[in-house]
Amino acid sequence: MQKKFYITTPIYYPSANFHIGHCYSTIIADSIARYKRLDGYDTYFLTGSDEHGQKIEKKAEEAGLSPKDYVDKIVENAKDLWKSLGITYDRFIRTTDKDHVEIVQKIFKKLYDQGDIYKGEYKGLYCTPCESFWTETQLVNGKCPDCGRDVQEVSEEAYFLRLSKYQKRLEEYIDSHSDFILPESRKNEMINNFLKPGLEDLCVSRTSFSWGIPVTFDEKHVIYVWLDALSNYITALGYLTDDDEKFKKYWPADVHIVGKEIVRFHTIIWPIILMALDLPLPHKVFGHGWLIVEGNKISKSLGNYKDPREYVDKYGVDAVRYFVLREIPFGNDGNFSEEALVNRINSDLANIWGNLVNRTIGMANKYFDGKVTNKNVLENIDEEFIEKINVLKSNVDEKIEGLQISKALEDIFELLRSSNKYIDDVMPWVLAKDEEKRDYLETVLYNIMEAIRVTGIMLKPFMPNSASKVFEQINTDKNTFSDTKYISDIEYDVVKTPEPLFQRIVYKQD
Ligand code: ME8
Repeated sequence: MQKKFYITTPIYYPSANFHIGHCYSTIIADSIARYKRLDGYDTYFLTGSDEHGQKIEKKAEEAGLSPKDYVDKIVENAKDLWKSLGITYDRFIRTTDKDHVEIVQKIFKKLYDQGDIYKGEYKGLYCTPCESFWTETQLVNGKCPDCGRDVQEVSEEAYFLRLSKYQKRLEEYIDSHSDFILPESRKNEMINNFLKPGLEDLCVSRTSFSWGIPVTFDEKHVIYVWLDALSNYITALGYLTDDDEKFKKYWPADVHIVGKEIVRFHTIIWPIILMALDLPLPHKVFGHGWLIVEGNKISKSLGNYKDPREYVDKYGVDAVRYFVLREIPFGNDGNFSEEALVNRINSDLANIWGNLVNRTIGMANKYFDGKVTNKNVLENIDEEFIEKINVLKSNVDEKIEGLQISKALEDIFELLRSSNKYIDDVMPWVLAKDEEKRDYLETVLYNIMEAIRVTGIMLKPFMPNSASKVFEQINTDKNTFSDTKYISDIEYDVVKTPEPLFQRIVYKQD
């Protein structure tokens, strides 16, 4: 049976001001989804928008629109941005979608009927920008510990979810599933900051505003936006409906990709909701770091904001994808500047990848009129090189499994770098002067073609357009994930005038 793979991004608050940092969760999820699809998995990739809550209600009011009109207007912006970044999602869920709304209402009712949600009174502190409840002791200098802004005192009748009832089960689960929260540092943070002090029951409804999913049996309450939002991962698949084939096939998720500030919701609240619903938990929650600019998050007010589409138009989608994937190491923050983006394009994409393809096609044309076959004349150096080609896929598989995307790219670029070094060591231009070395020269070029072919396949999930350019230039249909070992009998016939994959760029500040 074909193996399945289910991956999700966070669903974004609709915004007209998405910045390059926002794109990371989605580009990383897209690359992994593409990887798994190419690797033969029946893959489902979910993204979408998180449209309810007080924050959106306020913004709509400021814009003089109803919340629905406001979100309708700007959600297209997200879809357009994802299109420009080549994001291959299977569904874009909106939490205002009818099916989602109805299922969330059923989930709430089910949890209420079985006693996991109960009615009480909420007295406490609320951060509206984060849509988060806090206790006095969790505040940092009296402000929201996540965003540093003021919190408001709220006091209202509310429904509560019994987090405390499931605390022990969750602790045991985290303990016995070492891959559930990645990276390890985030796991420790969750245990020490939230589980050890003890979980308090969570307020899961609000009455002081109305932009949310109504509680069916008590209509003055709307469902807490995070309960609504987190449920998207199962509502999108038809959970609790007659059409639940996708749910049966894809749940549990293989990985939820989330930014580090929302790991808490995904590894404490979400698993407890799932336990209460008697559903299996996702296999992995990956809390990635942020793209930051000179120590700050990117924002319009700080003046370090540009629409990501400007970078795509200027430098190409693959360069933008590569930059964010490569620059944010596993779980850590990465730095963004346009200059750093240009440096990456020059140092890795143009100088290593582009240059290798270009010079190899040039030599194939110069020495063999573009036609290169394997003459099987191998010395130690060639055998070592071939071995590097043969181990690439399994090395990269391992990194993808551990969600170490930046390291996966390093592995692939290491082979590209080794290929350039192999050329410099073997010096085809010297071999070309010796008639007796013709077969060896052709074998060497063949080996390099193989490295270009295999790295081209492996780079497809990350930089799909440039990878297909490689295959247009080297003309082979051995370009699938089952062709990632050295093949010895391809008859290469390359293009006459290779088009550079990437142009070197001289950086000029605007
Ligand atoms: O949190 N670098 O939505 P959101 C990297 N609606 N990632 C960044 C970033 C940066 N500079 N800035 C933001 C929400 N992100 C909720 C999710 S899921 C059930 C509900 C990431 O629009 C951020 O970490 O505020 C998060 O993963 C994603 O963008 C969406 O953030």
